[in-house]
Amino acid sequence: MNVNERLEAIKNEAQEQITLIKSMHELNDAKAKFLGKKGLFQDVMKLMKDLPNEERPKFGKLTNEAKQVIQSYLDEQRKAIEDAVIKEQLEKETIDVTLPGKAFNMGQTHILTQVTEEIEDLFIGMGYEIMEGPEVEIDEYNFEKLNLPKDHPARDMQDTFYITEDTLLRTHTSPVQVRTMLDKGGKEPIKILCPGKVYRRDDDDATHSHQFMQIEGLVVDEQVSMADLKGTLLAIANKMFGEGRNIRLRPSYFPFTEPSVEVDISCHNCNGKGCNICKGTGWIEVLGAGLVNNNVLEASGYDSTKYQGFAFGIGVERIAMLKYGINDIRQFYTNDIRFIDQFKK
Ligand code: 2U9
Repeated sequence: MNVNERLEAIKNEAQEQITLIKSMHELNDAKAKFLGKKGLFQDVMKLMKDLPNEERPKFGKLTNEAKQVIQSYLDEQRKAIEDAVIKEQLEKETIDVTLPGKAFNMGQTHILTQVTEEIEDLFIGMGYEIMEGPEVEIDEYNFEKLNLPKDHPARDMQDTFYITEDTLLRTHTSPVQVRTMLDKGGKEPIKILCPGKVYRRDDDDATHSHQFMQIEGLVVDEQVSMADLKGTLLAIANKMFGEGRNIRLRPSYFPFTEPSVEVDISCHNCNGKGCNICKGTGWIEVLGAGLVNNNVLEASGYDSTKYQGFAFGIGVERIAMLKYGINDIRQFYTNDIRFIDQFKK
């Protein structure tokens, strides 16, 4: 075989083999076989030795051309392999847009916050302002200005945690109303709703807690009557327990209101017929209220001959327990996720 024939044979063999290659690994082997130091061109070099001197440049050129052709086969095949890899990847990694998304574990506000915010919404709609105040209070705002002087027997029901002789954990949110009245300097009308945590010395059990939540409301103006209070209480009852509720007022006593009332609403479970929730009476006691005691108006700078007011107090836990059939108040505070998760909206 002469040099020319040998070159043609190598080129043909290279084309045949290289175009069938499927991996980079095989391609590198083929490169070594055809173009490497110990590759097939070694034979050609040996044949060249026998050629006359004047013919050698010509065959040298032919050899280089053959090497370039083989290199172009290798380049083309490399490109083909790379394209195939990309194609396969694209097919494998196609996104199926019809698959369901990953579930996102969302939290939610605590049930006491939900009940509080529902009531806040109702009152914001009626033009009330939401007011908050400190949980560590002075005796003067928590008791004295609310017609509860130091030796008053009603203080027994509101024993609390004392920080000093005169500072304590507030027993109700009423001091927020006192602070607002003082801020207004006895001059402007007031329409506020005061939600927040309160504290009382108590032995914790299923229905008692040393810490609980209240929402209190206060309206002070020049023409405020029991009729305004009744309309407001009826709105609260319907908002909290659904449309169609009725209310019943029973005379009661609170030092800060005169007259004072306990407010019952017609049972949301049996619609007033009598069931185990309302203990067969058709009525459930849910909140207390009254017209602001003149002493309380005067103590915070309001002229009681000119201004009147009404106030009410709601225990948030009690409302949530009635509404959702919760039978132990401690459930609200022990952070059992199985309890908390039941109130996802
Ligand atoms: C001012 C004047 C009057 C707030 C009132 C009640 C009646 C009441 C209870 C409901 C359930 C407390 O959480 S509870 O145990 N509250 O019955 N609260 S009138 O009267 C005020 C407050 C502030 C300046």
